[in-house]
Amino acid sequence: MRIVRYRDERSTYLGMLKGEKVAIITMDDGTPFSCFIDLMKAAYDNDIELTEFVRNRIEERDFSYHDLYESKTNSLTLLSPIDPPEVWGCGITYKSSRSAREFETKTKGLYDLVYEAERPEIFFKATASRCVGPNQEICIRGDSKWTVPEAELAFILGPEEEVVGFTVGNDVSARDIEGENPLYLPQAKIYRGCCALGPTIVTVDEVGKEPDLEVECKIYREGELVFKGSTRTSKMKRRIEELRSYLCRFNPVPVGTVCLTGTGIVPPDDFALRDGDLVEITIEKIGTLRNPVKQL
Ligand code: DO4
Ligand code: MG
Repeated sequence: MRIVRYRDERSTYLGMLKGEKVAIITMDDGTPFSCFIDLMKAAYDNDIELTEFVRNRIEERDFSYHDLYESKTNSLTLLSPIDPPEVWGCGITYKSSRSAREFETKTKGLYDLVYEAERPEIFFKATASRCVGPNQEICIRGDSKWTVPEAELAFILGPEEEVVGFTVGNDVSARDIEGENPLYLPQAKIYRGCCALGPTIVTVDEVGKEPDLEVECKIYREGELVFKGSTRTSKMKRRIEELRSYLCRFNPVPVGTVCLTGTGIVPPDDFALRDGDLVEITIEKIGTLRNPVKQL
């Protein structure tokens, strides 16, 4: 099942996708669910599995599917499918990220060690206010000259810290700031517009708990394609369950926490994002997350 969130001039909706068509997910009184976390909590409180709960919320109300991308009023806006209370990130989960970090750092050896170590690198990445959804601006810090997108599969945790689904994540990062000193990691990672999420959430019943999905990243400058890279999540060194269990170890996380699983796509070392660029990340079965870039 794929879930989207969008708004028109009247309200905000959660919908279940069927191709390009969407059906609104409603509460008992017919009002639409507008928050994925509320939807997960409602399914949990009713002791019903999330996808079954969603199907009931649509069939019972007999809503017909409408076209998501061509609203009658043309004022329909796709939103981030979730406003996560916390976003965490995993690092050096692909060989390509290990080499990129070793190249940029002045503190050699650290990233080689963490790639081989039993414990993964997991860092705090963002709160909802720092995240953007589809078509919203991701940002380059005003004090960074070398910022890049990081195309990552992101998992979403439910009420029992279980993986309920996946979305596309962009862990926008300042390579120059992290490269100067690894202790600057939070500044390289956490700032306004540092993370994009969307466009849909695909639930585990559709892709499994350890999905092997193709990930692609394209960057356009003045309409021209200036970078294209791809990988598969099966090239990741760690399993989703390994990352999930380390994240939650002695660290209760709120329902709706999102965790980015690390990047396997690194643009050439002389490439930096610029104001006005457009970043497109596509993950098979989830969709394409598109964001323009703004220099702060
Ligand atoms: O230590 C740096 C974080 C690396 C990262 O974000 C990634 O591998 O995706
Ligand atoms: Mg990353």
